Formats: sequence, structure tokens, C-alpha cells
Amino acid sequence: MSMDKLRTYYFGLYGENGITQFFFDQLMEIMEKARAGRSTALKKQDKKGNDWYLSEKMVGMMLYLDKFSDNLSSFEKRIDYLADLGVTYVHFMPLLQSREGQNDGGYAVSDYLNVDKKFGTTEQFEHVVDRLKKKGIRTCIDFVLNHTAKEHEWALKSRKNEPGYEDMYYMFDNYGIPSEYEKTLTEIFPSVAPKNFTYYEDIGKFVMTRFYEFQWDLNYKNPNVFNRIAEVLLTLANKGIDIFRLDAIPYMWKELGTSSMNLPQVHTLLKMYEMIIEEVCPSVVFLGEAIVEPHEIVKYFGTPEEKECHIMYNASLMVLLWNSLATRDVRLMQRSMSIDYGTPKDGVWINYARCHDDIGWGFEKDIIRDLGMDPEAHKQFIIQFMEGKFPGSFAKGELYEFNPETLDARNSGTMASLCGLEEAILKKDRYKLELAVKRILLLNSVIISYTGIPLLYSGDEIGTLNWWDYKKDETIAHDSRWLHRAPMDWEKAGNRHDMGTVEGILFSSIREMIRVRKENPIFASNISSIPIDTGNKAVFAFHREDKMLVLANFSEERQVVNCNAVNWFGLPWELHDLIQGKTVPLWDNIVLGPYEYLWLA
Ligand code: OTU
Repeated sequence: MSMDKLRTYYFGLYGENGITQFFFDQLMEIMEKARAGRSTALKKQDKKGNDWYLSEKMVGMMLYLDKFSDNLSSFEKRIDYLADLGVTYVHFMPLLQSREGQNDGGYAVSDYLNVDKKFGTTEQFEHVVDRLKKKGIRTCIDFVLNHTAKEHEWALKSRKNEPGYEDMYYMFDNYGIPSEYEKTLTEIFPSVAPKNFTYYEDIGKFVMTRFYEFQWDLNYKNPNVFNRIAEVLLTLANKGIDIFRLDAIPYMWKELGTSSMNLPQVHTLLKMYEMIIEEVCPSVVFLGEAIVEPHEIVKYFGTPEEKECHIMYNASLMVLLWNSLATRDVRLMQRSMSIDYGTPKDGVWINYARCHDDIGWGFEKDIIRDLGMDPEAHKQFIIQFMEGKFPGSFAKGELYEFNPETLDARNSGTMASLCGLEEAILKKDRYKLELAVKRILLLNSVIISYTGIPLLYSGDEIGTLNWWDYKKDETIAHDSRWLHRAPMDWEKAGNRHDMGTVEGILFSSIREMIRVRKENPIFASNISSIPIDTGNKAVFAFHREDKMLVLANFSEERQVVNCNAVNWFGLPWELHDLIQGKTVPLWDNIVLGPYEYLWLA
């Protein structure tokens, strides 16, 4: 049944002709081979399906292997650390073989089928996946499918026009078509990698390079590319990977005269890949990476009948959390999060506060105007606040992709430094330190309790500060995202059970939130979070389908919430805070201390 559908989509995209038939037959063979190669253990896992990703037990951590533990063999010794925190899935940032020198943190893959030699061997990786699984931890890897390194075998052979490698990339003999494309394409890295094409003198060709020059965009208009990526995907899935993070999916299809982002054909490609995994390895899920407008992000879930990605990044919540901290005003978050973009019931959000990328300030402009503010002026405020330049700002960060003409920018920085920990330590200010710790915990309290999967960024659980040393390495000094890609400080991590240290307070408090979450089915991803207007602009509140009420004070002042504002289930006499264990009377005003959060049930 689903193969008929796959066929329809495939021929719909590539045309009803003999060539398409040839590649479709080839795809069937690829799938057949992968099915045969799937281990008994994985087949057993497949029988249980893939709804495991909806569980309240899901808690992720993303990490760069080299930053976290140098390599795969030393990683094994760190598995207990992850288990101690309560992590149930690990997202390995790009670990497949990437090009030498600059490689955008591994996002320039030169061999999809092997783990980067600097980390160890592919067999070692399979062993790690197995060890993790035995500890109840699933594996997620980055799958960079929009582009390859220019040194990838496919690219090298395409350069020489070898048979079987034609048209795998966007290559042009002159600047005619590229110049037409440039009219409507945006620049993704305007300052460090401007424009979207690169001219290579030795072959006399212009190649589409939307990201860095060394990242060549794959041409999905060619069914050969579709098939080869399918083959890679299934081969990796057979190594026991549970979650594929599909990188940069909005860019996968390009059309002249368009922005070549979020085009309908991208959705067709993703639907087909989903049908393929559903058929061959049904326990595997896709995490889609599309940091675009919320109404576009939601489309990447597909529909219940025709799924695309099972999990998507909740970029809006992330941006709004930082906005709320800076302004001490949660109204933009409350209103934006109340908009129903039509998330399907089995579409799950990844809730995160920081990741390896910059923070780009995509807000709902109409709501900002409605709140009486000017969207452009507000954006300038937040950019300067996060850089630490705005008077009174607690944050310490850097600009990313600053545009001197428009003054537009994104921001870099670690969670701790953006929350004020770096400033507090520099100024040796105990009060500031306390507030910074509270801010970090507050952000965690929302991402761990809000509907979706919480994803921690390695190092944030012990308050890692900005890594200014990246400026000393000339291969990365131009890219401020490295400010928040610090090596793990294992000495500091050693303090994680010592409540007299910042690391101890952060680690144990986050661990406790994770523990509570995992024990309580209220936190499953099919139970929605519904934001509530508390009447107090500093307090964010939401309920989880009447089963739980969460309150979070985004200011350093004591705040009072009128109990009638949260009277959503007939107001019981009192509720209990799942974290602090205290009883909160609901017949009276609710008082929250500075940055306090309550998980009331
Ligand atoms: C992703 O990000 C990765 O997260 C980055 O680390 C990579 O550099 C990049 O792809 C290239 O592989 O533009 O600023 O909507 O947000 O794909 C980051 C998707 C990016 C983009 C995203 C991209």
C-alpha cells in the first residue's frame, strides 16, 4: 500500500518515463537490501513501532564528541555521567567523516558511511550505540543531506563528469542561470560566506554553494541523488541509530525565481523518505531542522496520513524565552505560544534554550506592534542586550552575522553567560551570581515541563561560560558560534554533587526536574500545554490539559498572581509543587519569589 504511494510521489516528482522507472526499481532494490541487512535485534525493536518518542521519559542531550570526550573510546567512560543526569537520548553532532580544515563543525561530510577518523572507527561507534541502548539511551546523529563537502567522492567524480555522477550538484558553465538564481536567493551566511555560487577555475564551472564554499548543494531534481541518500540513510539506520536529525531541510529543493526555501517539493522528498523508513526500519524517527517561521515549521510534520518529520525544533519557544528574560515581560511569549499553527497530535517539539547555533530573533511582528512596541527597535534592543551592550544587561555574548548596513544581527553565547553568570563571576558579585543561577534554572524549568522533548546542550547543565579562546584558532575565529562550543570542563563536572558549587546546584536541580518529569505521565508529549494570561506580565503560566499548572516568574522581583487568573479547573483548595514539595493554596493570591517556578499538580 505505502509502496504504491511512494511510487506515485516518485513518478510525480521525477516524471513518468523510463529513467524514473530505472531509478525507482533501483530504490526498491536498495530497500530490499537494507531490509535483509537489518539485524534481528533491530527487527524486534521495529515491531514495537516508533511512538516511543512521545514518552515523558524522553530527555535529550546534544554534544560534540570531540568537545565532550575527545573520541569514542573515552566517550564510553562518560556514559554514566549522562545516565546520572537522566538523559535518554544522545544527539551526536556531526560525526561522520568530514573534510580536513574548515568543515563548519562537521557539517561538510566527505564520507557518509564512516565515522570521522579523529573519533575512532565505525565499529567502535556501533559498539557505543549498543552500550547506550543497554543503558536505556537512544542515539541520534546529524544527517547533513542538503549538501556534501566538495571533497566527497560524488563531488570529485561530478567535477570530472564521470558517468553515473552527472548532475548530482548544481553546476553551470557560465554565470547566466546562477545570476538568475541570485536575484531571489537569500544569503545564509552573508558575511562569512556571501552569495550562493562559487566559480572553480580548474573546471570552469559555477557550483551552487548556499552555505560555505566547501559545502556543495546536492541536486534532488536528480533521482540518483535521492536514491543514494536513501541508501546511506538505511545503511546508517541499520547501525542502530534511532533518530536522524535532518539538517537544513528547507533548502533541499531549488527553483529559479523563488527563495528556494520551504518549497512544496521539499515536503514531497521528506514524505518519501518517511515512507521508506516506515517500510524498512519503522522504529526510526526523523528530527527535522528547519529554523523558519512557525507556520512553515509546522508543515514539516506532514499530515497524520502522510508524515514527514516526527520531531521538530521549537525555535519560537527558544527565542521567546530569551526575550522574556531580557524584558521581564512574558506577554509576547504568552501570546505567540497561544497561536495554534496546527501541530498534529503526534508531532513533537524539541524544547531547547541553547544549541550549537546562534539565536536569530524571529518574532511575530504583529504581536509586538499590538503590545505597543516597534518591531525593529525591539530587535535592536534584544541584539544589544544579548551582546551585553544594552545598559543594565546581565548577558555576555557576541553578535553573529552582523550586517553593518541594516544593523541586523543574531547572537552567540552560552546559556550561562547569556544568563549573567559570566558577568557575576567577573564582578565577583554574589547577588548577581544567585540571580544568574536562578535564570538558568528557570529556563530549564520551562523546557523540561512544556509539551515536547527537552533537549539540553552539553555543558549547560554545569553552567559552562563562553569559550573566548575560539578566537585563537584561525580555522574558526571568523564564526562566533564557536563562542558557545566550549570543551567540556570535567574538573568542574566533578563538582556536580557538591551543593556548595554552582555546578552542583545546577546539575542537581536539573537532574531533579528530569527525574520528576520521567516519573510523571502528565509530561508525555501528547498532552498539550496551554498558555494562560496571568494578568501579571512577569509571570508565564500554562496548564497541561487541566492536569498541571506551571508558573514561572521571569523577573528578579517578587511577583503576585491573582488566583482567579489561573482558575481553570474549578480551583481546588491547594496544589503541590512537584519540585519543592511545598503546598500552594489556591484560594489566595499566589506569590512567586525572584525567578521562581512552580510545577503544581
Ligand atoms: C544548520 O543550520 C546547522 O545547524 C548549522 O550548524 C550548519 O552550519 C548549517 O546547517 C549547514 O549545514 O542556517 O545558521 O532553517 O537554520 O539549516 C544556521 C535551517 C543555519 C537553518 C539551518 C542552518
